[in-house]
Amino acid sequence: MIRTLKRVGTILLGVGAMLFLASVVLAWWPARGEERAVTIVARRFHYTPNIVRVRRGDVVTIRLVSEDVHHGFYLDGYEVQTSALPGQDGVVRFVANRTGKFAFRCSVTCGAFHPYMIGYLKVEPDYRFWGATGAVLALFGAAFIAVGTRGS
Ligand SMILES: [Cu+2]
Repeated sequence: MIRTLKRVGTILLGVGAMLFLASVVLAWWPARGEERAVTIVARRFHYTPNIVRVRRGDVVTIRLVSEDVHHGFYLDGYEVQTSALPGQDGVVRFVANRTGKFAFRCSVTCGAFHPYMIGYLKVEPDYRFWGATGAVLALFGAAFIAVGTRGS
């Protein structure tokens, strides 16, 4: 009886410690978004680069530079926008908190092929976060097995 109680106590202590560790890691990782500064050059009728990759949680600052006429930048899904004239850059800043592929397009009519002026923002999952979560769960499992087999 006492032995069983001791064993339950040890398991609960282990579980408690692991949950604490897990919560620390879970709280810590998502906050580790990096500052990402990207300059996008707009020119009739394309953006350079037209594919921007960031990680979820990153704080993204996009500077829009126009090399010819007034161009816009409107990001679908995030609903943020800016515009730029030659010599007058547009800046937009946001937290990439949604994963997926989002189109950004010119929001200022700039000529015949204006509707085709498009690029993509790819927000990838933060694998470091899932890696850390996996590591904690693996540790949890290992500790549980170690505690469970010791008593028998
Ligand atoms: Cu344009």
